[in-house]
Amino acid sequence: MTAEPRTFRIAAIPADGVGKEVVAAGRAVLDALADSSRNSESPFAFAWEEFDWGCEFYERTGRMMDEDGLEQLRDFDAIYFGAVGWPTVPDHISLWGLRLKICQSFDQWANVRPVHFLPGVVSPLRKADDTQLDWVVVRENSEGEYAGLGGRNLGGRGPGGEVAVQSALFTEVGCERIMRFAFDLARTRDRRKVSSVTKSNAQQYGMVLWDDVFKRVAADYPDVETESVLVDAMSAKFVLKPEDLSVVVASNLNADILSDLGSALAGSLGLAASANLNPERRFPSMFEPVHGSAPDIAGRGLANPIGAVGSAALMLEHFGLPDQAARLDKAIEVTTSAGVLTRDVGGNASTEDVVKSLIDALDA
Ligand code: GGG
Repeated sequence: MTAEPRTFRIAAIPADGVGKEVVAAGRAVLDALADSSRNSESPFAFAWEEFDWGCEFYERTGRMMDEDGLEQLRDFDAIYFGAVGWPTVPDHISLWGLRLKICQSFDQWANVRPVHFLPGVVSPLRKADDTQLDWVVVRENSEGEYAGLGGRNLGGRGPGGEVAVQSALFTEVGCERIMRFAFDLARTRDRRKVSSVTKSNAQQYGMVLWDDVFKRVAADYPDVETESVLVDAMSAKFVLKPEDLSVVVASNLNADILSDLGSALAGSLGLAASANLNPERRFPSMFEPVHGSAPDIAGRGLANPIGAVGSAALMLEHFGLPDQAARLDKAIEVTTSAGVLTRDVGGNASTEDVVKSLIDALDA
C-alpha cells in the first residue's frame, strides 16, 4: 500500500513577461519531481492555485492584485512568483503594488540570493576557471532604502520647482534579525564568514547604526570570521576577490544591486534563484527568480527557466525536503554541463528544451 502524499498548497503568481514562461516551466519540473515520488516511502504532491495578477490585471482593474489578495494568499504553504513589470505600467506602481506589497505585508524580511557558478556556463569572471566560487547574498528585505518613506511636494512652484524626499529606515530590530540570519547561515557553510556591506562613511545615521549592530551581533558568533566593507569596495571585491566571500549581508538596495552583479558574474541573471523568507513562518514565504520580466524576449520561448527552477529548490528546502532540493540542483547541473543552454548563456535551447532536459535529468 502506498502512503498518502504530503501535499503542499502553492499560490503561483507568474505576473508579467517571461514570469509566465518560467513559472510554467518551474511548475512542470516540480510536478514531474512529485510524480516520481509517488511510489516512494515519502510521496509528496503540489496543489497549485494560479493568480492572474500583474500589469495586465492592472490595466483591467486599476490594481496589481485583488483588493483582498493578501487574505487569499495568507494560508498557502508558499508563493511561487515569476516577475513583475511591463512598459505600459510605471515600474514603481507595479513593484509596490505586487512584489513589495507581498514581501512587506508578509514580513518576508530575509531575501536569500545564492551566487552559484554552474558547469558548462561561461562566466565573464577570469577566476571562475579554476577557483572555487560560491557565495550567498543575504538581502534585508523589509526596510532600509525600500521603506517607502517620503513624498513629493511644492509642485505649485511651477515647472522645475518640485521637491522629493526619499528616506531610508534602519531599525535595530531590522538590522539585528537579518545579521543573526546571516551568521546562522554562515555556520552551515564550509567557510564561516560574514561580510557586512556598509556605506557609513557617507550615510552617518542609518549605516552607522547598521555597523554598530553588526559589531554587537558578531560578538555572539566568535567562531565566524567577519569583515565590514564599503559597498563600492564590495562591488570591486565581487569581481577581483570573490573567493574571499561566503555570506554577504547588505541593506535592501545594496544587496539588490550586488546580487545582480553576482548573477551576472555567474553567467546570467537568468540563472539566479531567490527566496523571500518569513523565517518565523507566520506568513507564507515567496520564491522567485532574481530576474525581471524581460519584455524584449517575453512570449518567444527564449526565457531561461533555471533561476525559477533553482528558486523551486529553495522552496523544497524550506519545506524540509533537502534531498528533493538536491535532486533539482543536480538536474540543473546535468543540464548546463550537457550544454542545454538558453541564449542568455550562449546557447540556442528554448525554454521548453531546458525543461525537458531538467525533467529527464531528475533521476541522474
Ligand atoms: N522576479 C523578480 C522581479 O520581478 N523583480 C522586479 C524588480 O524590478 N525588482 C526590483 C526589486 O525587487 O528591487
